[in-house]
Amino acid sequence: MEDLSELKSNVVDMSGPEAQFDPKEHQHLRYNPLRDSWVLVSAHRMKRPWTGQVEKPPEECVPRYDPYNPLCPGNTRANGEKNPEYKSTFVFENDFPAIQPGSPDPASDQHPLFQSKAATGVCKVMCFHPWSDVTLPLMKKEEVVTVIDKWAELMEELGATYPWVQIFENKGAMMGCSNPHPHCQVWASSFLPNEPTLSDRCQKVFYEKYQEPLLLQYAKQEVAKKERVVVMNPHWLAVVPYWATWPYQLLLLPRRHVLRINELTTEERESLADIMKRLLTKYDNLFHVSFPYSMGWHGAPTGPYLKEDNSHWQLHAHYYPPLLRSATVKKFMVGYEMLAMEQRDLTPEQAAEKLRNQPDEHYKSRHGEEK
Ligand code: H2U
Repeated sequence: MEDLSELKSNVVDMSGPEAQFDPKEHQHLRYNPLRDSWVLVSAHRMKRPWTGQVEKPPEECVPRYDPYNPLCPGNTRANGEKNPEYKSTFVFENDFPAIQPGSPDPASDQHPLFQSKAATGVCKVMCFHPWSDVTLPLMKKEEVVTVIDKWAELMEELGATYPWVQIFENKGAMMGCSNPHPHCQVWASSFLPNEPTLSDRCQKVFYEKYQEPLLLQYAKQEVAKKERVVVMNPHWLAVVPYWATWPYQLLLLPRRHVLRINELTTEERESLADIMKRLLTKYDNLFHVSFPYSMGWHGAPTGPYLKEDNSHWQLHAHYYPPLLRSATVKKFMVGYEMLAMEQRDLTPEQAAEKLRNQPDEHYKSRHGEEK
């Protein structure tokens, strides 16, 4: 039986004209200008007791080499192909691609409620490193630069024809990652997917109204305000966005106007490796686990869009981590989120402060566990 008196003491008294708005206590809505939608911020919900699902903590003892892991150097993959003894990054065609080239067009239906379209493309997998027991924050800075260079190369190559190239990393079993070996995926498609379509429209509307890219204006504001900044260097900025949905969501973006990842200079790539290592170290240090997340890059569309003016775009990466209270309690985007709107349980400012205050040194290095 729950102690009702304790619960009652957590209910904020909002009566009386003297009640001052406090974002940590008073629920409110915040606008997400990249999705033209609103998020409900109810920070006081963190006080509620939790007897719900507890996750298995992320795997900490991954062997450096596993003879049965299809992503390791020299091993055989599902399609029977043998991986080379790769020493750095390694890219291969996904053996189970969600989109493939040369698929026949679906039969067209004239009815507006039964529309379909052709979808073609390619899916690649990119291993970050030959070792299974490292992650980006534990890799050397030069090794992270190699990953960034490969991302840029794939964007250049696939973006020459495909309108959208989605680079994304699912990290940790909690985010549906199927293999502990450090890797990401790259899906190039003949169509502009929903999220970039919405983001393109929102950035365009803002640009037409204010003659400035939305995310450049946003970066300037956040640098001045500071309260949501987690890490920053002369070229890059990482903030918990004002409109964040996931508890420790991050937006990583260059401070100069850059449309696509392949346009980054050598200096900006080195600087990106530096800020990625710092922010991912803070993520891991928060709950002393290899922090799960889904991340991905968004930049101006490619292929036929290369000929168009995309000045409204600004390159950025989204990090969406699921953990909320601890290494084992995640945020569930269910009931209200599925049926009404997204809701979060701590303010973006509280999340930013917690992340910012994490040490820059990885907890594994401090305990002498670094590889
Ligand atoms: P995820 O961990 O994000 O699921 O990515 C791993 C990908 O690797 C996954 O999409 C592919 C899976 O299809 N894969 C192969 O292409 N060949 C294999 O032998 C194993 C996994």
